[in-house]
Amino acid sequence: MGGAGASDARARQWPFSVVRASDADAFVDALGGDATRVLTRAEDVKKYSVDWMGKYVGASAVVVLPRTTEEVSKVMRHCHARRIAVVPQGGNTGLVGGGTPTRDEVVVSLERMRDIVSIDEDAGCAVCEAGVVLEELESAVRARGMTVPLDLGAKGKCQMGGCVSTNAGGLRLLRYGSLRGSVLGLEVVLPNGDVLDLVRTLRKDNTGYDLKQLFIGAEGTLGVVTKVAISTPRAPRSVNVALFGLESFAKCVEMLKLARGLLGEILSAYEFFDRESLDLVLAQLSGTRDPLPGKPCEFYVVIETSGSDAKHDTAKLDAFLNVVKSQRIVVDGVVGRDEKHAFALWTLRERISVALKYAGAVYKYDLSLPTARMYNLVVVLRDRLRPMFGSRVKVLGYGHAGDGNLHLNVSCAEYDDAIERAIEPFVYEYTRDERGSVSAEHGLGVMKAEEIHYSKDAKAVELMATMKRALDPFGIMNPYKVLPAAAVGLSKL
Ligand code: FAD
Ligand code: 2HG
Ligand code: ZN
Repeated sequence: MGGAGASDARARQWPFSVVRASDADAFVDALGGDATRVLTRAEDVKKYSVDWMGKYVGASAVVVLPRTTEEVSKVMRHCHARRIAVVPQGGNTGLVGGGTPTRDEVVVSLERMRDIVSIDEDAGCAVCEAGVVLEELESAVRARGMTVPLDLGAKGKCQMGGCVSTNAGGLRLLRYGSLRGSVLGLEVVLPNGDVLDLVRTLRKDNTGYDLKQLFIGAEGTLGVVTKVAISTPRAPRSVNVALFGLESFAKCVEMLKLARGLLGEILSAYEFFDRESLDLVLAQLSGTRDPLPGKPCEFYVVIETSGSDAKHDTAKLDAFLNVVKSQRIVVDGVVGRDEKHAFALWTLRERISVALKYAGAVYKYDLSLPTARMYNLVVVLRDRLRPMFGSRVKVLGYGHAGDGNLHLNVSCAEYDDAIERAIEPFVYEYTRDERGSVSAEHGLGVMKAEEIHYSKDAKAVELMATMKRALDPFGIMNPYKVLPAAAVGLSKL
């Protein structure tokens, strides 16, 4: 922690107060005198300063672990008065450096706010504190015959507040739509410490502007989400998982059209990955096996169906399988025999990010592109990087084909500026020219705050900055994330 006079030179480029020992004392007071929930020792603070990939590393001096909304409010009131920068943190599984400090922001971690407030079977909704882990909420509502309308590979660690703040998409967006539709209400602590109670479980509420939408996907730049009310539909009674091998991406697109037509309302996921992705998973993750041994394919698709009548769903899936086989759309396929087998098939898609993490450094691009042309970028980028870096880099393409969302990942042993310069801004310009989005679902964080203009015009960015200033006049909430520094009056990092 800096002493009283430590601000001088740093404060000129870092327009926030340097955290002092007296601030840590104020946080202890805010937390009812519980000093065990204000971390200041470097070894305790370290893990909150580094992201899941080990790529974004800050240097927080203090981590605060509130247990109640009131405590969050008191902490924010102090930070607002003292102009101390804050980064709200959930499960720290974000992939764009949004949840970790850029410098010495105070981390407000929601990990101690883990109560499930209510589950209403009649209305089909649940209310929980922001720190509830997605998988915990899923187990709790499952026990009552319902499901959370969101599923993703980080479910064992990511928190509901973090998911809402990134507007996470995930594996079943195709079925349940975006969180913008499923989230019914929120409680948010504003940058000045005021508590905004928008917790409602109503399906319909047209009284004025829908303020909760502002905080969904705001990545902690407008306030701290402390409670989430979310719809919890009935859990499907019959689930089938099938994996197919295909010879081209064009066939994946052709099959998607057929799946939409023939499986219709029971289609709940349509995910693809390429050969490079499968090879990496098989190489990095023990216990994984080639799903179609002896029949290597260039592309794989995982299809999931979810419905309420096993007989009806199986009949539909069988009809679909007959068509894709007889029309030679697929090379081969396999249907999950039981839950364990279905899980193994899902693993091949769901754990690609984990395999990438084990493989070393990774440059991640999460893009919305026109579905039929989505994979062209993978091919173009491979052709671009090969002459420069040979086999030192691997370019992987996978993602939520059913949602037009490509995950383009460049894997290499170590981070290397020359590789990054060869990818960026090329990938962003390509995406702009396709009128796509440079962030389909992971957000902008610190990684892409300066790249927002590839997907939003200047007027839109200026309006966002106006809203940011209205809610956070001192810019203390998660600075350098989401919006370009200049748009909110900061100098570049
Ligand atoms: P963090 O990483 O802690 O934070 C993310 C952002 O939200 C930060 O900007 C942070 O400041 C802010 N934030 C967190 N909590 C709060 C709060 N209570 N109030 C205000 N702001 C807050 N994403 C997808 O969309 N789809 C996927 O399929 C997907 N799969 C993933 C798989 C893996 C293996 C991993 C590691 C990540 C994956 N992600 C995916 C990334 C995704 O963004 C996160 O998993 C999740 O949404 C983040 O939740 P978190 O609690 O970890 O948030
Ligand atoms: C997924 O869909 C996640 O698996 C992570 O969004 C994607 O790591 C990635 O690039
Ligand atoms: Zn994804």
